[in-house]
Amino acid sequence: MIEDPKTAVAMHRWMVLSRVLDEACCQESAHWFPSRGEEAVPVGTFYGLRPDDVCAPGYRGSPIVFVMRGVRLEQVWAGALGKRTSFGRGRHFSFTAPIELRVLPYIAGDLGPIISQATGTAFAQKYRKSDAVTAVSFGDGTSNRGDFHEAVNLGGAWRLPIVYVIQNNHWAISMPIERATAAKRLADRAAGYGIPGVAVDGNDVLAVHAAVQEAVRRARAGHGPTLIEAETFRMRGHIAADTASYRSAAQVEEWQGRDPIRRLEERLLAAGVLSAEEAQAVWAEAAQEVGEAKAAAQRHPDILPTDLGLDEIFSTPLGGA
Ligand SMILES: Cc1ncc(C[n+]2csc(CCOP(=O)(O)OP(=O)(O)O)c2C)c(N)n1
Repeated sequence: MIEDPKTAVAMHRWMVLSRVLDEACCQESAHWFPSRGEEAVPVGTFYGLRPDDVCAPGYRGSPIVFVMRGVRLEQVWAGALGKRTSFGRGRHFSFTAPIELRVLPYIAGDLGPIISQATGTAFAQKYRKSDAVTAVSFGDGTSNRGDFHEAVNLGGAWRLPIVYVIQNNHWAISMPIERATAAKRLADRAAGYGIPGVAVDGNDVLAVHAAVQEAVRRARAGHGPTLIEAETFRMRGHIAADTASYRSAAQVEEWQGRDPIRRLEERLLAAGVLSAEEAQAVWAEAAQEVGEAKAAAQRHPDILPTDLGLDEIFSTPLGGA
């Protein structure tokens, strides 16, 4: 049974679009961070938040969150192609957006501070007495950094309206999570901060969405943060060029059988919410949209040496103009 077919169909579309966009970007850039197999976490987490809520998605799979919040696909492509029209002016993939969309940028590359920054936006929401909330996601590797512990502790102590989501894809580049911590379940860490910890199947978008929405309701009602661990798997290498030879084919194959999009599609078909033709049309439309957006972005101007913005980094040299 699918409780809310409209939401399920919408999240299916976003996951398909995320997959198609991601595969296309991997083909374009050897340094793209692939998110195949992890779509249920960003989509399930950030779908359905209010425009005045703050979204702080982890970098892997985050482009779809920007698109869900209103960034045009063409603009995502401008970032992927290094165009000077992109939000990062061609210097980065531009996992960022105009501030009015309330998506925190993930552009610095330093993993961890976003957890503290999101805790800061949650503090502002509480301080201003609004009932808006913040949702932040980050990887299992990032959850071992000091920023995580400091921020979640403070969020708990001040009962801030925030949902912390660990996108546990088992790997941090070539480091498996079992070697990075002795904790068996990352959600158990919540007990150390006096907040609820929830472990959820991160390849089941309906389960992720339900867990996050429950946590959002708690946060809006003034009951403070929740820590959610969504267990998923990084199906490809750390970057598109990484063949991930450090792990077994058997592990990858096992997770292949739990593909989040295929699983949702099977449920939608079984429940009669979507027909096979409609499901196929979703894939075809996504391919067309992604292709058209790419073609449009390719016509954008390239970055020039004069666009490097050195003037924004260095002061005028002594004796210079
Ligand atoms: C503070 C910091 N340390 C190390 C890195 C290098 N680095 C980039 S991605 C990455 C792996 C992060 O793993 P995780 O948080 O699990 O996210 P995932 O890549 O699995 O999505 C590392 C170590 C970094 N960017 N910032």
